[in-house]
Amino acid sequence: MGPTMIPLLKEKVDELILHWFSEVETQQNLRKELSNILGTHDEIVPISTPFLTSSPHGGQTTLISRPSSPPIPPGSPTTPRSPRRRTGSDLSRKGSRKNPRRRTQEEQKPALYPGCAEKLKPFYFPFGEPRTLENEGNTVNSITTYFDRLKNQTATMDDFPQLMKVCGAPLYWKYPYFLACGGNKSNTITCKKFIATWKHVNTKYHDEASRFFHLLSKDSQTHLTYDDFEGLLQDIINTHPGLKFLLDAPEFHSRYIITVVARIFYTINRSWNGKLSLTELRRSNFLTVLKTLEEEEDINQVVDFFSYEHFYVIYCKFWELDTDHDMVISKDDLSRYSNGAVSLRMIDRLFSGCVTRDQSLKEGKMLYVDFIWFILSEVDKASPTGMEYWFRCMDIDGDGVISMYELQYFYEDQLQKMIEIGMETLSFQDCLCQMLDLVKPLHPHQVTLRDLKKCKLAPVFFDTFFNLEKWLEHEQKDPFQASRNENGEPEVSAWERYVGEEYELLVAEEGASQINQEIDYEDDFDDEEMLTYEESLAKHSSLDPSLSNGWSALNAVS
Ligand SMILES: [Ca+2]
Ligand SMILES: [Ca+2]
Repeated sequence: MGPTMIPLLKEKVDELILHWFSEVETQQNLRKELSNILGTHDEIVPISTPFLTSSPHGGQTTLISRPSSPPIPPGSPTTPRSPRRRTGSDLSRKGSRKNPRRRTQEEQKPALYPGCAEKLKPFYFPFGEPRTLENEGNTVNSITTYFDRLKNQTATMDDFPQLMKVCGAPLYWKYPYFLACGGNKSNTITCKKFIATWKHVNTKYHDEASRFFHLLSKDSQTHLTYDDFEGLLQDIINTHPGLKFLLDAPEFHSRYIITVVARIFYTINRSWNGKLSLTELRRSNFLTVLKTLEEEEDINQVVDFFSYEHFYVIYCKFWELDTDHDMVISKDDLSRYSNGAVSLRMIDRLFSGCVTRDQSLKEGKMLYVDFIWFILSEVDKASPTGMEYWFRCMDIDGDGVISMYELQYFYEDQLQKMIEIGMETLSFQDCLCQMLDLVKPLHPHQVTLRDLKKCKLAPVFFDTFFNLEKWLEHEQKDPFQASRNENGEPEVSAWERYVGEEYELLVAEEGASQINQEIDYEDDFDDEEMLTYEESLAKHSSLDPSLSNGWSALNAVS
């Protein structure tokens, strides 16, 4: 997926440029070149720029002096047609046409900011601004004292909650810490190892995001992937009071984990590449949410990522469509989603793989994780990822704009549906006028993602072209009158509203079927000792509403 590379590349270039500017040597060179231009030389000399380049080995950046042209592989002949060189000569020509009077004025000015390079503080800190470790001695003492009390002076995973307290780290960093101390190789961690890990993490990385990132990425990667979160999530299942009931249903662990991790990536992996960067983590609310798990015992209150109710609704919606329960849904299955609300042309488009890297989708198989992306986007078309998701779908030729022919292609399906259900149709031209009026695109005849983000009515736009049911709902109400706060944002996100309503419905359905099951159950079993493991679990589940809700699906899995 070519376009996904663009934002990453830009970030990298920005990062390198900032780094380069912050170097004292750069400042000195630039100033020297600047005074050459402003000062004594008649001819304007192109700036010879020391460029920052990555060494092929350790990835460390080094300064080398070279002409301002794109990096050339070693051994390649240098090309005189390099675009940058042309820019350089343009600069010279431009310079030679400079107004001579203005030049004289500039010459009279004193040199710019003498000594500024020395005074300028470095300001680029990819791992946070370095600072001395506060209370290092006290923390080391506290850690040592804690270990002294332990059997054999070694800690197991059970001791890590307390160790996190001692070293001032958030509670749910315990598993990443345990792993970073070598917990995958040994179940016991020595005091020396723990202190060494703690010191390494705290002296090398200076803010919370970079510490967490490097703990989770095991100190060796430039990004986090789905797998990196698995252990963290399993530890949350094992120890969070709000997920106690889930311990008895191990079959659901991986599904809860997949759901939460997919939601994390959906929301914060803004580059869509499945590789979460430190910058993306830093910009997100993930670490704050992870911290709230520490105080909030009701997991359902943590609506970002972790809510069990949210997982439950997503999973049940998938389960309803996946009639043969092989954890894969087909095009036909997906076309039944929400009583066939999404148009067939859009379903076709989704299965062309336009919003996923997963090859299986092109083979007509939608996996659970792809469905999570689908339902999150379908329900909340105003979220940043939701908007991008549908934009990519509607931009059939992938040129970065939605053109009239693309709108017409999707609208034809809607027209057909209107005729089928016998409702009054609206011509494409009329619909187009309405939509252009709503979105007010910068350039007529094409809609960009920026236009949609700006107009704040992306859901109305998208639903008009591929979700007739929701479009009719929008028609019933004034799109500008939705309950919004001062910033024009909805009070509760469409997603939260949807999950709340659906959860109530599913619980009611489940309650009804449970009563029927209990009647059957009383007929079949008189003696409790005859219960199988699954049945006793089902019985136990009636004590816990959350588990009982997931139970029918679990039965079908096993
Ligand atoms: Ca299936
Ligand atoms: Ca297009």
